Amino acid sequence: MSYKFATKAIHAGQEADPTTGAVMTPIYQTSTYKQASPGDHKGYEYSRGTNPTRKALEDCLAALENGRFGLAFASGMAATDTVLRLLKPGDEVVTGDDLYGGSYRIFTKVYEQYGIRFVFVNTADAEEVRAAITPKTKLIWIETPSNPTLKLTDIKAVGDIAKENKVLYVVDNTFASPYLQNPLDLGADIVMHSATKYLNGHSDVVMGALILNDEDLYKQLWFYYNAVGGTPGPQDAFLALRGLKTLHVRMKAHCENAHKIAAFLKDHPKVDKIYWPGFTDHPGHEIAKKQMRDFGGMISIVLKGADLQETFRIASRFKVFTLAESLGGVESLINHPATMTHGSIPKEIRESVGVVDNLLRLSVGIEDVDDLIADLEQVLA
Ligand code: P1T
Repeated sequence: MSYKFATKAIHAGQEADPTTGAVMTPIYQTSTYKQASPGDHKGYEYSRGTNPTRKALEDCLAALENGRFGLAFASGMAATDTVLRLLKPGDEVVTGDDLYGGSYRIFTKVYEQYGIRFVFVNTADAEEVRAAITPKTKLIWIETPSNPTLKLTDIKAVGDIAKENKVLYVVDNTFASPYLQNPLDLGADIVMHSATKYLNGHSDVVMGALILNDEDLYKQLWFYYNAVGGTPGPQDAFLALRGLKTLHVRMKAHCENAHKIAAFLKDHPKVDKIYWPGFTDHPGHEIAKKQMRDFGGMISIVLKGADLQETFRIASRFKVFTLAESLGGVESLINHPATMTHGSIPKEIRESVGVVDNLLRLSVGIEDVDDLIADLEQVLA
């Protein structure tokens, strides 16, 4: 039987514990498992590779993304690293020009030194992706909506290009979450998540995930997952599994609050520019309507006439929003991408895609929206 999203979020991958009947999946705090004779075990040998709490989480994540296989990692970056290990020197990757700073950093500072070439294009224009593909291209990696300027890429259009060229296609679905979009249904081979964000939702765990359908590819990724060992412990897996149970409720509230805050900020005299895909004049609005169920909880703004100092002053004056890296938790956060999350991207490169010194990124939480708007009002006054 196939269940709907909310039912899967609460139950997928989880059965009452066979030994005690515990309704909640226990935290299997063990590194190893007894074998009756060598190789004769219950499917669990050593917790770097397999752990029942983590397995329940992985199965739940797979169900939410409409995938067959899930893999959880100790961070989003560990998940990204595991995908990149599929590449060989000489291979090329086509990716977006607006990405999380850490993704840009692992591409350029870690993998370029092993002879892998990364080509950064505006993936919002699928034709730019097509034009960047060469016989050496092995991977297309996109983020949509992108971090932090909320650019929309047509997942299916780029997926068609990937398929035509037999190139592996990864979608970082961190900003949308599976509640808002399911890239596997639109042609992605792998969905990547920073589970630190909406999936866990409470800013108390760092975790990553990959979800996919192809069994051979799953086996290749599982090899690196186990061989390299960037896998999370059972306590974090338990917390993420607990967080997932309210994903649908939280996402609905994030989206509702973001609608109201975006409307408040749109014509504010201190706001020069606002990025939020729910506006009909956002260049990706039609794509968002096509592939997302709502517009998400992330908003970025460019402050009118503010230099770095003034931007810092404004960013430091919030009372309900907290100035901090990360996003997707129940609490509202404000972030200064240029010096915080995207500080590892050279200034000219980040500025060319709009990550300017007076850009602030809001992760709209699920507090009372009147208090959030009042906070923005006092800060921008
Ligand atoms: O932080 P970690 O769980 O390792 O995930 C990395 C990552 C990957 N992809 C996207 C789109 C992300 O936003 C992130 C992490 N981002 C932040 C910490 C941030 O504040 O943007």
